[in-house]
Amino acid sequence: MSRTYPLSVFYLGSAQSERQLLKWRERTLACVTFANGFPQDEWLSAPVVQVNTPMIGAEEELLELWCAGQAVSSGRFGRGQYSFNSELLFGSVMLPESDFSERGNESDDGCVSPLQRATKHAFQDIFRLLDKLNYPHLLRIWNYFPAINVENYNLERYRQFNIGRQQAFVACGRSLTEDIPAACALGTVGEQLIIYFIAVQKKPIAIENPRQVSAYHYPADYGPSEPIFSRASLGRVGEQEVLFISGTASIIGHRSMHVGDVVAQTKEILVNIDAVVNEANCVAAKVHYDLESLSYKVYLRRQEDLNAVHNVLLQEIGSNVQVIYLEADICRQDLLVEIEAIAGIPLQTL
Ligand code: 3EB
Repeated sequence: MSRTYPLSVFYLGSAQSERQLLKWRERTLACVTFANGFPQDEWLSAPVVQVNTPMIGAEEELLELWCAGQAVSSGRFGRGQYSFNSELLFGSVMLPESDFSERGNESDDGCVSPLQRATKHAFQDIFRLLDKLNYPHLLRIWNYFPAINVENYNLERYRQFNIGRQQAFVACGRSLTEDIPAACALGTVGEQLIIYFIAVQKKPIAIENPRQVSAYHYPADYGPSEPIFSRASLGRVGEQEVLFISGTASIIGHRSMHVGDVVAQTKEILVNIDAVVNEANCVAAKVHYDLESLSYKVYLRRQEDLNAVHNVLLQEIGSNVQVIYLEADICRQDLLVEIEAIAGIPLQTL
């Protein structure tokens, strides 16, 4: 790349990763991996996040490298790590739920399950860090934890997560409807609750989808606490305008559509993403977004749906579509696929 951007992403195979990591070390915000045991870079002081959503259909496991335009500093907080420069803050938290198992007295923190407690704890740590370092606005947050659709403590675990997340927003004095980040929440094969995020100083524009009920207004059918996220967030990192589109599912209004039909779900998702892109174009300062200019991350509940889903993307977006596929459980039992996207962030697949 001839010029450097305040924020860019690289997808690297093992052959390039060492060289690239060395070259970009000073400006590396974080290194995200989708499978265990890679990379071996203890010397990297920026966050290293192991998400445990294996890649599907790739020749080798790629590593997701987030790079800044200027040198970053890094540090640790609670159970997390962070890196930052004057333009943005990147952070990650990894916690084993077992550290938050039964404590006997539920009323201590109003939490019933270990996952709810771990989630609340993680989000509170994150909000405290944001306050302390003065990056008040969460632009994007990625959430991963095991057995997302399993029910225990009389509630599906995704719903437990939603309670803990919402409790932390309230406890930290944050609005549940304004200035909320784009997000995703997926089930992993790993053991830990894993969260990573980008925060900025200038308030992003939160974007909703006119085809969908805002998640923070979902009816109680989807759990006692609403999920707190926006459908997309349009922000500024330095001079760069960036768009993060949340994990998007085959949902119209608040209902899951095309249950059991992965092709129809994928098409519905692209209509949803297109609707969000149109909303973004109404408020964007300069960039005109379209489906072709996005980079996609597709989460599939079943590996075997790869070809069917990829064919829809080729058909609807074109043969130049930038996409990676990951295996993960979707937060509603009746959904097979979820797609997130970014725009305005240079991406390199070497
Ligand atoms: C949905 O639209 C599908 O809980 O953070 C998408 C993106 C979904 C983010 C979250 C959940 C989340 O409700 C699920």
